[in-house]
Amino acid sequence: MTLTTGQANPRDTQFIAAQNSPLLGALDSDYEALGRVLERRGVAIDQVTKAAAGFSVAIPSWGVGTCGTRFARFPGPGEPRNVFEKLDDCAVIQALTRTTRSVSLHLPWDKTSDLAALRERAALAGLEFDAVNSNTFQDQSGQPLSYKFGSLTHTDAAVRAQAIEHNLECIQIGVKLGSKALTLWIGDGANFPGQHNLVAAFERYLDSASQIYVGLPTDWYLLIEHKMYEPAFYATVIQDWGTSLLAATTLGPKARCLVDLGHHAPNVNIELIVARLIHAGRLGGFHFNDSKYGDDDLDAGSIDPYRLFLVFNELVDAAQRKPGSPPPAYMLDQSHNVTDPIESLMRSSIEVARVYAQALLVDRAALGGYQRGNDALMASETLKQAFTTDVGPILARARQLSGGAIDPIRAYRSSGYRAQCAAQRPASRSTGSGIV
Ligand code: RM4
Ligand code: MN
Ligand code: MN
Repeated sequence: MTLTTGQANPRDTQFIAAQNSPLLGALDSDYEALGRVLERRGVAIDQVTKAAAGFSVAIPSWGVGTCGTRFARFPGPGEPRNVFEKLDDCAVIQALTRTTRSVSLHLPWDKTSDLAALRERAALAGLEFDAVNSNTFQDQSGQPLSYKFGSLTHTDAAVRAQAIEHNLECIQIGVKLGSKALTLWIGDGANFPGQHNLVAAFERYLDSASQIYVGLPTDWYLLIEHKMYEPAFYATVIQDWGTSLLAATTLGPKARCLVDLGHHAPNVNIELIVARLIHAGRLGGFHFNDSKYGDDDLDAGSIDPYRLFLVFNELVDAAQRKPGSPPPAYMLDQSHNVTDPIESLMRSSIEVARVYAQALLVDRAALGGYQRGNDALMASETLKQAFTTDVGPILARARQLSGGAIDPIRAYRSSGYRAQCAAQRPASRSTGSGIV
């Protein structure tokens, strides 16, 4: 098969094989060299590769479009115009990386009258549906009551009822798509001291959330997502993991806490929060991303990969202490303003898989010994040794063995997919501002 750069289907297995072919020799030799390094540490490289091949993180449907900041949105060429086109982009990401086997929908952004067709399109692409996300932080056209002053915690019971109803509808839609969780993030809060009765607002939240909770099918989870601030700048109702945990334990066993890495103050020790939620048995899921200051949605691992590694260090530790317990739901949640969203999502999924593989390399027996002996330096070095190991060949081998690309971004660029989309998807969204 002859491939002309710029006109290929990036999901085509022959195209991917042709892209891999010139890279195979280097991968073989890098993989062998790494295998020898790991063997000296008592680690069988193929075991790590197998585990890495099993890793998956869900793509946020909203992530495949160019997002924006509060100031502007600069649309990119060929953006998806509906949920079907979003699925097509997610399918490209999955075909090349093989680490993104599911998609997390956001409603009503992704609403369609043909759920059966959506499910079929996903199945054809080998994609499943992860948690559904509800949206009561925006008003939709034709919506009777406004969320300007809140949704599930609004002072007006009629607004709360409308927001509850929307969440129950999200569950119904999710059931038809095979999802198993509802992610609840609300923007409710106050901009000024005195605007809210802080205690009463949380009580209204618990009352509303309990009415959503009773609508969960037995095998579903309610994932409660906290966020320190924005859009409320003084006091957010579900602002931190303590409040999230309090809500989860009040609501019942199907309620879990979701940690969005970008939703904390700078320097907060997120891995410690993760450890506490593991202890409480309430860690439900993640939204992976990275941040430096106040923005919560940069590409995962792009600013502080060590922090991401330390989160996975806790997760791998917990999994090894309690084998067989289901892992939390892994999702990306990012806003791409200056990159091609498909490229950002591919590299982010690889970054998350990277720290997972690195966390598997931690010599836990040695670490336990150093911890018991109070050898702080060697304990810290043990983590560093795993983190500084270049597991790139493991990830590339895992992708290649699963039918993906050794170098997904290179393959994506040479397919010309973005230019093909630009020709087929004339822009339909305005250039206004907005976080999403
Ligand atoms: C929020 C939060 C939610 C996401 C929205 C779009 O900051 O992270 O998870 O649904 O953004
Ligand atoms: Mn999030
Ligand atoms: Mn966010």
